[in-house]
Amino acid sequence: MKFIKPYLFAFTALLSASCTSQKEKPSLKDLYKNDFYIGTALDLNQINEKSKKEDSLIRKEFNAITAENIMKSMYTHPQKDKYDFTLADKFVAYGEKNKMFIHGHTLIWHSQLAPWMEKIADSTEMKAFMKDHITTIVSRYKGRVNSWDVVNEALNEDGTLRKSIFLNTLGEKYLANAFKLAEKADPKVDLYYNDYNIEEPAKRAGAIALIKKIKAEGGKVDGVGIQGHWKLESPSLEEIEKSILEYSALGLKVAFTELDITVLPNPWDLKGADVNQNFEGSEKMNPYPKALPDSIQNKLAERYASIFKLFLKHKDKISRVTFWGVHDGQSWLNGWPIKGRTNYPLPFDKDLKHKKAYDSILKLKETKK
Ligand code: 9MR
Repeated sequence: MKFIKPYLFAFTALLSASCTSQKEKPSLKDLYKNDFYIGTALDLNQINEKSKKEDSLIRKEFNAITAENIMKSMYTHPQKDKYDFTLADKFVAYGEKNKMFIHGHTLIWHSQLAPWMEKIADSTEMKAFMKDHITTIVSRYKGRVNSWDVVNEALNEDGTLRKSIFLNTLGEKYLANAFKLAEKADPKVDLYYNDYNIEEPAKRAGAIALIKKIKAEGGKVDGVGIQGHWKLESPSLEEIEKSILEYSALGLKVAFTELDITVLPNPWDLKGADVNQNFEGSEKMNPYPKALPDSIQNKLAERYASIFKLFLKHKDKISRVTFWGVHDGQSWLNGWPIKGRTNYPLPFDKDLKHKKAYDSILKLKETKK
């Protein structure tokens, strides 16, 4: 017995050390836990926990979730007098079960509307729609959803207001109205304006003017969501930094809400390219159908590292950084702006293996330990 004890002790210590090292394998959410939430966007299969492997990756790496599609109007409010919360309920329950920050995307957006909404033609009907829609959805998840994209993509690239069905029927006041209705339904939830390219100077000026106006008219805006559908070369870090500073100077929380980085050529960047030209099946436009070459893999890693370095510099102003999808295979960028391509915009590849981009984001924190 005397001899067995020390061996037993050593063996238990070894076992527990190996378990701890398993447990302590770093993850994005753990390493960034004192900085900002690290989020991801879930598709239907992920909400339904179809794949165990994907599910454990999601739970390990992320502490914030957004529904990529199922909370959009066409799904939650398919007919005038009919809401369908089957999927949204599942999504919220998933976040609660895993103690995640739950973001609602989105209440007022010109896209992915139910067909009946497209037919709303006058201000009385639109006012009634907005009141019913926002109040019903926000009230249902009161105290459970942590923040909402109240209005999504209301701006044109030059910073002017997009001629959406909301602007056409109600004029500019639809914006403040939406934020007021959301606040009334859940006074404590964080309310965001969310858009893409609002780190670019003209559109940023438009977003700042829009948010100021909503506030001046009595709307509560807690934050701005910069989507972050970016490229390897642009936008510049300078413009991203200016945006963080200018938005937070308005007293807003800054979130990066749909981050991904395309590595594929863009039809609009090709000199003289006609965007209406059919690029589908073109090898030139789909250069990496099998695998991403190391040189581009490295570029992507460097780009992610420089972006996250900037985010860390301004972590006091940033509430959340959410990737637009869990892995490359799921990304909308495989189908846009050209269908049937193979893109590599996220830190995990289609087989759920972490890429150099992932390591480069982790490394920024590990070296500081
Ligand atoms: O990723 C979403 C894709 O699956 C949908 O087909 C598409 C429909 O418009 O919307 C995508 O998500 C968008 C998001 O809701 C708002 N910002 C732009 C995103 C990429 O298009």
